[in-house]
Amino acid sequence: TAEHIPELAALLATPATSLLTTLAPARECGVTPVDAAELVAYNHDWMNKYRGRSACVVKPKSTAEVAAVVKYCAQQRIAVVPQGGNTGLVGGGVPVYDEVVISLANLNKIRSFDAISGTLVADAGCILEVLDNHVAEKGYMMPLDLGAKGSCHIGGNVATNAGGLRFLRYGSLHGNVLGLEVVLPDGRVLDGLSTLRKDNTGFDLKQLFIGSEGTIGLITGVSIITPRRPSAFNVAVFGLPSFEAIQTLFPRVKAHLGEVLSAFEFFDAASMTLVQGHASQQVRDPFEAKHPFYVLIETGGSNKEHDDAKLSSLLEDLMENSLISDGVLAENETQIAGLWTLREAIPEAANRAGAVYKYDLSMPVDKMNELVEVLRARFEEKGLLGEGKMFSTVVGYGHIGDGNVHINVVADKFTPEAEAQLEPFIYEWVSEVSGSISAEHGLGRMKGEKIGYSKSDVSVELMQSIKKMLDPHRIMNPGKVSWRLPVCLLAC
Ligand code: FAD
Ligand code: 2HG
Ligand code: ZN
Repeated sequence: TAEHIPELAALLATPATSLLTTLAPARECGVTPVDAAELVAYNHDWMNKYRGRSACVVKPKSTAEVAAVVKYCAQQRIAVVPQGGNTGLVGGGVPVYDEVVISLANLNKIRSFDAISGTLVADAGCILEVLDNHVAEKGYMMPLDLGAKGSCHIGGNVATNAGGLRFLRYGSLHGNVLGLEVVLPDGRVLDGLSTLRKDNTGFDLKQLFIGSEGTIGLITGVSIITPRRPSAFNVAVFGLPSFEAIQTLFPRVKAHLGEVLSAFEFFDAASMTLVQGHASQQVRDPFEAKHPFYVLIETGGSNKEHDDAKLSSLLEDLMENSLISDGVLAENETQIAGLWTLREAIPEAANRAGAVYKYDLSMPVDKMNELVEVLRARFEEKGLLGEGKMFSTVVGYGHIGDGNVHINVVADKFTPEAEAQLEPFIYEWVSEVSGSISAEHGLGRMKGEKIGYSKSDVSVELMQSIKKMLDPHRIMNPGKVSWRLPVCLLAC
């Protein structure tokens, strides 16, 4: 990459703050080379599972700069990796080798917000939580919420088609995104930042980029519909005796709470233990006894009394019919946050406990816990599960309302032997029950080669044709999704 540094710097209005590199030629253009340690954060993923060794990170400050950099890289056949908040869980946002990282962190302006329609237009590098706070001032909320909201970018959310904790109520980004501005792999800008809710003129091209994981274009702007922010929230957590009890509970909760139900999340006893033992903050178990399973429900509405009445009638029904073993209801905002932490802290706690193998799966709800148990039994039989063994714990949690289970297997370290215990077994199992091997995190580097477990040959062929048409030189995020690495990764 060294010979390209002066050219890249020349494309940026303020190279001193838009170019980070360890390479000496930076000096020629007034950029002080950084220490390799400064690039570590761009080369490692959140789980510390995937590592690249890029020596060059570009942080453009405008769409025009992104376009100029991508155009130059396409001409020179330099591979690039779009990177948002780097909270992705499949290794999609970090280089495989020494690709140039294009970080969107400096593209972080809110372009407009229409308080009548609730339409927000923002740069792709805006942090989700910053956007949520911005629209909250006008009585709106972002249609998605996830544990990584303090770091992930809206562009990264769109690129991964992130689901999250409120998908049940507000649905997919395929429905909420109104328009996108995208820099194509040849540097052209697809200006599709429409704010129209209805537009049936031809193909809906933005849909191609939602969930494309930076492999066919770099998203620079997002137009998105935001729903009214509920003025009243309730959160309750229930302890349950079995996974079957969760399945009885779910339709009952929907019947009682109807349109005000905004989350229905579950986690098992092993997840609760993990959070108690490893979360960065002290998390109090609100129950006196341990339960095999827990469910968190949230209501969000515009009339507190109305929601409270619905919730009381639900609780009465659950108690009378012994559908739950125990339950706690938050009485104020602090308690709401505390109950949410029980669920939201699980990924962080797993990360702190060891090397985490993450499986993000969708399947029929009645199968979700079966796989968790199958895995535990398999490892126990082989003497691989327990303190000091290959795997310390297997936890199951996730978005019951969306048929999406997260299985986290904590190992002492990432090794080919540990991986061989998990794969392809899990993928084959999921394929058998017609599930998806990636419900909401994407394929990235982890599952690119595994796409066939969930998609037909024809689907993969079509995707590859689209990739070939848009990115003939395969410079965009090579080695991710279903495309193999080009023979020559970098031209230089
Ligand atoms: P990155 O990690 O930087 O990138 C992710 C992918 O998108 C990469 O392939 C990258 O190349 C590409 N990309 C990033 N920005 C752009 C862009 N502007 N243009 C084109 N491509 C781009 N995910 C869920 O779906 N639901 C959850 O509930 C959820 N909870 C999480 C909780 C925690 C604690 C953590 C750490 C992660 C969680 N995630 C969840 C995963 C992750 O937060 C999401 O995938 C998020 O959408 C990624 O955004 P990012 O900005 O960090 O993207
Ligand atoms: C969640 O729902 C996220 O908390 C992360 O999707 C899941 O870390 C995981 O496996
Ligand atoms: Zn999730």
